[in-house]
Amino acid sequence: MDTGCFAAVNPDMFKPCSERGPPQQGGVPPVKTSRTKPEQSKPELAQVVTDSRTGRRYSKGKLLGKGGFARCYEMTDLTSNKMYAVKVIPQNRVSKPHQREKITNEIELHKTLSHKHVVKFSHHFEDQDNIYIFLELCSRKSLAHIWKARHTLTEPEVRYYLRQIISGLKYLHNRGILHRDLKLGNFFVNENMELRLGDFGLAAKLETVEQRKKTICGTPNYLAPEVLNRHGHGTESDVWSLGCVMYTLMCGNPPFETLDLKETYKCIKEVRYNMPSNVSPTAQKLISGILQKNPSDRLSLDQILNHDFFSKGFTPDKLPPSSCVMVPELHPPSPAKKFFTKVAKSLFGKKKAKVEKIPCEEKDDKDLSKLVSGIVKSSINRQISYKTVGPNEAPSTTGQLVSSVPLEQTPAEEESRKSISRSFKGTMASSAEPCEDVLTPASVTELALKVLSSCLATMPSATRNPPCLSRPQTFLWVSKWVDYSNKYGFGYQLSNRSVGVLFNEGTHLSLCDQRKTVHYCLTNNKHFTFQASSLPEQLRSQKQIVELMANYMEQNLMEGGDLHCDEQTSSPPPLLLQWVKTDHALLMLFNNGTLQVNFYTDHTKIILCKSSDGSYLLTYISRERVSYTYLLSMLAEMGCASELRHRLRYVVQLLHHHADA
Ligand code: 11G
Repeated sequence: MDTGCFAAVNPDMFKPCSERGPPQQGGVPPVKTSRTKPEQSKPELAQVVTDSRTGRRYSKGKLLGKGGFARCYEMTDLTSNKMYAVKVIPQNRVSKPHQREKITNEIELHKTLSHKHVVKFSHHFEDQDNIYIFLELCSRKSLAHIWKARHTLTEPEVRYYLRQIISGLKYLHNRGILHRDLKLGNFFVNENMELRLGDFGLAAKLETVEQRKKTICGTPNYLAPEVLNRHGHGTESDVWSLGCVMYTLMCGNPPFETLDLKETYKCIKEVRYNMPSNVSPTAQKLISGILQKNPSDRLSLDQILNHDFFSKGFTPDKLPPSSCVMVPELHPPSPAKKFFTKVAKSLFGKKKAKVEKIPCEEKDDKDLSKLVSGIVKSSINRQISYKTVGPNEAPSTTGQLVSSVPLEQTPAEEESRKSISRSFKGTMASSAEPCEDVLTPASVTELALKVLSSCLATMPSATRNPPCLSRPQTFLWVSKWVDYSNKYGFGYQLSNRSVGVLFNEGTHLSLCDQRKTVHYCLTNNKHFTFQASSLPEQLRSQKQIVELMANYMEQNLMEGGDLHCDEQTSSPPPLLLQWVKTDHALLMLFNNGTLQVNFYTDHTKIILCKSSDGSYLLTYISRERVSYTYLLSMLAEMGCASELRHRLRYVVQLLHHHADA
């Protein structure tokens, strides 16, 4: 094999130990050189190193990995406690001018870079023994480590990482810089699972085709055909490497891997690779659009981003850290999330929603200001126990959610208990001073449990429901709802068309009277009413969120039943105190004692409320959305059909569980 064309070989620098071993495909083999140096005994690095110029002291942490020139350690600044990934290069390894020049080049180039997806260069210094390069610490190591544990990634994950790589790479190319060694081990991943492009040991300024050096320095991994053919390295050669990275992540092995390096080079030059059939046709097309022999035929970075693989497939905003070692469960955003994202963008601009940035030092009511500024940050009242629908899932569930379990096949008691125990909920904040005449979620639960249990206990068996009230007294119930508690809270529309949101941190805001009146509740017994036109500044963001959810419900959800009533403008609407979701149903408790349970599978609903004469009314909304209101005492006396009885039993179980929780 002729390797003489490669002018100089950089030892396998800065590769994690785990990534070294047999040369990867496309990697330059250890070229014959004059004799390799015998392993020098390296003096142990001191536990604390000091930058003599600044006086700063750094304590040495764990060894991150070794490279030809460097050992890399975690180090902590003893003044600020900030941690870094530090390359420690012994002076005796860079004694020759060209070796020193390489390190200086890397430092000078890296120093100038500042981009979200490029490893941050912090600073460097040297002492008698070593050169120290302080870089951003990426606690989740690199894509090489993730790939080692996972072998292949899912398409959404590939899109997630590639988008970030491309973003970093576009930044470099726009500045006329070529990376020249794009490979999994140079894509670092930080604590938040964000990718950073790193290792500028082989990076160079882009030159004209004529000026390009035709030699290859170092051990680049995914060599492009033009580089092997000594036509020099251009931006398209970085794109080629990106194609190889994509292939490796999708297929589990590099595209041109063979047992023989000479054969590998042949395959690269002929662009000969296998495409596993389990790779989607769109991904296959993108890979083949990138792995084009002629650099000018290759897709550009923008064309890659515009390819169907990206534009038609879902890219997660974030990946769970567990995805470093196992396949994550990723959900494409629901139509509701898409809707909210779109509207939130138009409301708050492209960046983060404004509510996340409301300053605390706003004038007026300090209490309100604090609360508003805390909306998105805190979720103190959300007790989330994980269930089949994760709490981070986008506004997953709306009033018309359809599930595959038909309710008529009422689950066995055991399963139903399990399902109930897998609930999650949101609760209205309670006041520090207890207030006797104010209903709480616990008192509403207790009361409902008492009346429903005694009704079920006395009910005779029957095959039919008793006659329903022909003109029932009007009462309010929830006709639409949307769970956006992964971000803001739980929104609902009442049957009089007023809308409310129980925010994650326990405050409540509702819009009544065609959105002209705002009711705001700090806690269950601290209520405020405002005209929408003169709402305190601090509540405007919260109001916007309520409007956002109201618009969504109005435009996208069906009315949950046929029972409507007019808006009573004078009195505030009932306040949602608590919502609880199980696998099968949604329970809502109100401060006027009303309880509502919606069954997801068939959209049936049960509403228990107290009429003005103190008697209890039970309303059943059928799957056809027809409502039937009964006096509870009549049900207790005459019994009811199994359809209703099953549901009442489920409600009692749910309340029991809820009361015990
Ligand atoms: O460049 C690196 N970064 C940013 C990094 C290199 C070198 C410090 N590494 C590893 C260490 C061993 C091999 C490559 C990093 N490790 C952890 N965080 C950041």
